[in-house]
Amino acid sequence: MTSDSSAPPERSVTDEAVFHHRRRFLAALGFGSAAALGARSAVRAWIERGEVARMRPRAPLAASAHPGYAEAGRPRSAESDVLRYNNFYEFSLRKDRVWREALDFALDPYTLRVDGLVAKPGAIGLEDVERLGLEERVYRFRCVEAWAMTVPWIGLPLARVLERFEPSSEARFVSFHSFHDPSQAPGQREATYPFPYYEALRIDEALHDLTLVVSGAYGKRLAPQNGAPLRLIVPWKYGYKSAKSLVRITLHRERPRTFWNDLEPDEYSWESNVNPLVPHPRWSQAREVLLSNGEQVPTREFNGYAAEVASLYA
Ligand SMILES: Nc1nc2c(c(=O)[nH]1)N[C@H]1C(S)=C(S)[C@@H](COP(=O)(O)O)O[C@H]1N2
Ligand SMILES: [Mo]
Repeated sequence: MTSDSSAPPERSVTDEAVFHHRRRFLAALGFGSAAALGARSAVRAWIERGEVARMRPRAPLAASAHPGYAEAGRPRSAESDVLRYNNFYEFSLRKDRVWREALDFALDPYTLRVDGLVAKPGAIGLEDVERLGLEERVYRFRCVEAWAMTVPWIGLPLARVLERFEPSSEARFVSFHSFHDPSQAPGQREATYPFPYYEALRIDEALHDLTLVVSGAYGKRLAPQNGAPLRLIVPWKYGYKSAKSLVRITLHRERPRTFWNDLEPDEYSWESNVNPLVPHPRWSQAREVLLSNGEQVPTREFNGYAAEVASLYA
């Protein structure tokens, strides 16, 4: 495998792997097969193999509820579901196995590096990020695979972290780099994907108040499988934009490349705003399945955050 995120991916291997695993998942959801189990029972069957009791305890994390995002207009997902149903390919391509493979994952000592077009490049520790002031915000979260969850994240706007490093007025994009440690991550010991995972936003998207760096959920520190110690959350974009276990953020003049757009440009756009009217080439995006109760609901433009973000794309 390559450890250089700027190297081109190995297309044939990757295409095949991506095709097979996403297909298997959609079949399990009940899409594309008339005789399939209902979406609800399929999702439940998938997640109920987990055993939350085996996970390591997580420290409590206090945060004041942000009044604008105290609820998200649909039921919160059960914590046990969010802990046992994950996309984190560094650990496993199987959603019900990620938590097992990541049980003892830790980045210790941990710092987040911030560099590129900033006046004061440097690093910041987890507690220093949290001391900037944590908020709890309940956001809807929409995976490109047409399932959705609703999670009380604990974090703060990315803008408040970046301002400490004094972004240059020349910065137009921001890239996000996940950890690289093959000794802890089985998926990084294989050549299938070009890890470390890398994502990016325009600077106005990155500095938008909705865009969070998150170190907790459900009143506790993040579980490894959800992207500990620190992840990104961009609630109006498909889930893969919300990179996990970040170690570095870089500000750029030119548009950086992104992991899924490099792998499958026809399937995963660089921008990736949630849009019910633009189908994935292999499935519709018009509806989504709620993770916790299996209900199918219409997908909303910008995942329901149009009032906040539509002006960015005018
Ligand atoms: N580093 C990294 N970040 C990632 C991913 C990944 O595989 N690796 N998967 C993405 C996808 S496709 C989704 S849907 C969400 C899933 O987050 P969750 O498992 O906490 O629900 O993480 C995103 N961030
Ligand atoms: Mo996703």
